Amino acid sequence: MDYASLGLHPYGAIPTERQMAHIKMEKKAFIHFGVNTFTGNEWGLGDETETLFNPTELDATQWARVIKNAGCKLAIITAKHHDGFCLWPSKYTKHSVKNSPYKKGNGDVVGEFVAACRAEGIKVGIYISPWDRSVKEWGTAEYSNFFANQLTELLTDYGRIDEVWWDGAGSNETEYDWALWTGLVRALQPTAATFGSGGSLDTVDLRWVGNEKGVAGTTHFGSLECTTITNYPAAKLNTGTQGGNAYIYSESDVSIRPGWFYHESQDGFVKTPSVLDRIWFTSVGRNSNLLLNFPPDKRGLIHERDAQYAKISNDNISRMRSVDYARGATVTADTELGPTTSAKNLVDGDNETFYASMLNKRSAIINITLAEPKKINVMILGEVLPLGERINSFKLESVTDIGSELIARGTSVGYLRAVTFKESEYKSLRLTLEGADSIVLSYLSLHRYEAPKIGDLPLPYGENIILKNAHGKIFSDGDKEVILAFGGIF
Ligand code: FUL
Repeated sequence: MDYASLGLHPYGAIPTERQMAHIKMEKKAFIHFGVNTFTGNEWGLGDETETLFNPTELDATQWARVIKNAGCKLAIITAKHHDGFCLWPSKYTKHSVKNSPYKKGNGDVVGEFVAACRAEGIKVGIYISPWDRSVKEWGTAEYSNFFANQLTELLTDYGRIDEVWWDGAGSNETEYDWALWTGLVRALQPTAATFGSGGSLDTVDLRWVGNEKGVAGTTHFGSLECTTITNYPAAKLNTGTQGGNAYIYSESDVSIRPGWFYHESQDGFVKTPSVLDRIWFTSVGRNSNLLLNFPPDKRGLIHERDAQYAKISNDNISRMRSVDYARGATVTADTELGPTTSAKNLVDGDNETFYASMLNKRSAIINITLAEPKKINVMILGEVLPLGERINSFKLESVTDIGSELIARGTSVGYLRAVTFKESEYKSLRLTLEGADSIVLSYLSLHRYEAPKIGDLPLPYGENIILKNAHGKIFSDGDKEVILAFGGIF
């Protein structure tokens, strides 16, 4: 699209093609599996005996099917967690599957995972922890080369890799050779995006969202203001900075269970579909990738309950998105740049066409009139990312013969912003947008989200506990918007 011929130029930093591919994936899966699965730890010490690793029914095709049914487009496996145990037979350490009873030492879990993902059309990512508690040279130049060698194995032996995930944990005071490691990723897998937190941030494509709850800020821009970053504040990662000089899209990581690794004691604490739905609203719905963790159990299978809940949640959100009540509505704007960027483009079902205000305007009022009243409670907006994230304030009003009522408001939009509001029959709506530059909007859609009823759950275990957690714990940190909107239903 030749935006410049319309006088439109990017505002702030914009995503690269590599980042854009990830933004469009929306949902990704994490697989945490390793010696911790067998010891019950979350962080192994590095001195675990390899013989502990003994999954008896490992079936990576089951993982890939679960991931696909959960709507995830890419999956990342913990090839090496902080304990240093490698799920592939690395040449550079004895601490790996090759010295475990699994397939009598001839197994390669990374290889099985990659093959299964490819068969289901799921892209592959690799988690390789820079923090390695099994290596005494950790933190030295020698370790940098050891890590580079392991990374090279993973980036050369398994075909295309689309993401490399560098965890910041355990590494606060350590200087790593990011230039060496990033150079390898760029040279060996040019399409792979790098994820990092802490010191690696200024060389990465994707950033941590600042918590492990799957909750991006209600204000959440893809850009950050950074020249050099070490220990970038979590609160800033959570909101981003509009017009910042670096575009580093966020991933909201969260486990479907309290822990990242499987623990039988947590079988009753699997996040229920309603909680997972809410997490969709607070991650993908706030301009962030959702990275949802599934921990295979000691058998080497993802527990049936995790599989089922994730599928139900994905079906809920897909059902909601598949019916768009704005499609074909009458849409007008108080300012339009020209005939090819008219407000009608917002509801034509084509995300390539877009709406633009006149170039000197930093606000726009869009009127949406449905052919007949519709029961709705969700609006989704999206910007044209190659032109930057311009919008910083919006409000939605319902307009009737007797006046107007504010029903929703927000700040940032970005690739996808879902806002929830009181369910009712609406016919005429007015959307007011304000921005740091002229207004450009790719689409606007209207939906009805139906919260799953508790009794509909096929597996009711732990539901009460999880609901209590969801209200009292997981969502206790200022995340009022979604709860208010659906209060009483969940
Ligand atoms: C954290 C790690 O310490 C956890 O074990 C887990 O891997 C999570 C995704 O990242 O920093």
